[in-house]
Amino acid sequence: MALMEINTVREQYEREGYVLLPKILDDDLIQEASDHIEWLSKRNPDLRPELLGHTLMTHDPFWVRLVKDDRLLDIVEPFIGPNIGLFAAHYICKPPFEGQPVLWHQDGSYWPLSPMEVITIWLAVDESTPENGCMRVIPGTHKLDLKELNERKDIANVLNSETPPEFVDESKAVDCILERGGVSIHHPNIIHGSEANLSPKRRAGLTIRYIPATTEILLQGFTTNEGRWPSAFLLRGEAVPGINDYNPLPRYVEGECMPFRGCENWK
Ligand SMILES: O=C(O)CCC(=O)C(=O)O
Repeated sequence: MALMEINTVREQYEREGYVLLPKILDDDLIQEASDHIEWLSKRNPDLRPELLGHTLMTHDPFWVRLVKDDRLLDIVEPFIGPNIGLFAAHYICKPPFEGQPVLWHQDGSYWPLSPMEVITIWLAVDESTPENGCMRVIPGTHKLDLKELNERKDIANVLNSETPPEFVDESKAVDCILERGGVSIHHPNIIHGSEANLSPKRRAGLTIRYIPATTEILLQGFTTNEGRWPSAFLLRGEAVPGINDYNPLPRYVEGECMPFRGCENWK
């Protein structure tokens, strides 16, 4: 991004806690991401497609190739610096007619991170509109402290929890309308969510949580894989000694991984 543009984006992020950016990734890569969702769904038939999450990515080179794309890292670097780690990434794919809502929440209320320095890129794999349940944010709420969550299992929803309603003024919510390949960025404290998808159009997005290498992933009490957080990867720059044990970048193994453009470089 040009310097002027970076400053405008940073100002909006600091003021409102989110920014929408136009198409960042090319159609071919977005098509591969879309194929990847189908591939993952077939391999995990018991998982709802809204829940294709970070525990599946440890040995998945396409997934890491996607979140490591320089066009995405260049967006987050001005916010978190040149040493960039991955905390998590999830596809939230709402199928037509029966896609579940994501109730209002602040991401940071869920996360074992210290300090809570982290930025999310939400990448639109499908066009994302109010009709098919696009993300909605409440501008300015990133200035609130993180609130304790309420459990919500009375209605079907992706997170089974929500920020208590007294902190949520839905009348101020803004739709994050994105074209395929467009992205939004958001702050860990901003209150956001999305409606059910009752439309005939799928709504798939990949939400990616980037951390500076100075942010520690606190593992206690959380699922680990081979002794490490399953989606901890160093994506750019240098690790900070003593902070986080990053997974090696996954290798492409024919027959086990989804083939993708450039997979030969991941062997
Ligand atoms: O994809 C959605 O509808 C919600 C996404 C979300 O809550 C997030 O990315 O933090």
